[in-house]
Amino acid sequence: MNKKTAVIGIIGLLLTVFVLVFGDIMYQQIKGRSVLQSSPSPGIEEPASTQALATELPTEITDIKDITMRLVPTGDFTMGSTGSSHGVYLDAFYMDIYEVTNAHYEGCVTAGVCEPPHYIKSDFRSSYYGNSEYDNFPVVYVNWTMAQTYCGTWRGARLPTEAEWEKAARGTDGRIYPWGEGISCDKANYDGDPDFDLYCVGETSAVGSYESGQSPYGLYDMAGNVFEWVSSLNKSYPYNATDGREDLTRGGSRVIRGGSWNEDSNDLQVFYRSWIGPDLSESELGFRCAKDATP
Ligand SMILES: [Ca+2]
Ligand SMILES: [Ca+2]
Repeated sequence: MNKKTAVIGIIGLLLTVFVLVFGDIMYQQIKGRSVLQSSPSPGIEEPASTQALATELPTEITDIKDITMRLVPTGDFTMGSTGSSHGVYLDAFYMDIYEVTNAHYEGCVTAGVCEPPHYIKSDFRSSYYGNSEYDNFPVVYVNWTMAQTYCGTWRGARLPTEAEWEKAARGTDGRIYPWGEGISCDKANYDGDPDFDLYCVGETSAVGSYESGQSPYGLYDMAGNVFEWVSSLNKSYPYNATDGREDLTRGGSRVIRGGSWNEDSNDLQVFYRSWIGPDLSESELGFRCAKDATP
């Protein structure tokens, strides 16, 4: 073998190595790109690396009082129903996974921070708040000011705004119930007949009883069980957080959301609004807390 043949042989070898190595890199890149272009199928979790890019915030946290909260990520959502719907942008926030329970509220009362509920009864139970049988049931007979104290002073959180509450209930696809379309007694605790009383339960139920009734962010009882206080004053749409409705020092009725065990299905729709005076409490009205995702 002469020198020329040897040189050609070496060049040939180098070319082969080049094709093998760079060919594989290019294939991996094409493969990677196609993975990024295809949208994830429902029910299949995105790879951890993609989730980390989308949000660095944990999906679920446990706060200073050991209460579980779920992330509602930054972004726009559609608020309101036909004729009133409008886009609202919200920063990321965390929301209690459950309505505040009797036991959790009692922790605040025992510590001397919160005022006891106005009654220890519920509608058809003479002993409710303080009765260990109902520890995991939603607290009721708590007015807006008392709810503010529990969320703010006790939990280091706050009540959700009306917009936050609705986004937490329906997500970003404009659905009318937390789980999507249609309603039945296996999804929520409500009154199943518009003309007569046809209760699913006829009283409050333990929080988190309806697995198939979760919102897109994994929150329970956003439709039914008890109505929930939000921070906002009752003002007309479009929702605008800077027009005074989120001024916590102003007088006026505050919005309640989500319907209750005693309400018809229409009142459980995610955009349904009702309101009462901030000093009033009701047997069908509780609350849950929210807080900013970034301090
Ligand atoms: Ca009815
Ligand atoms: Ca509720």
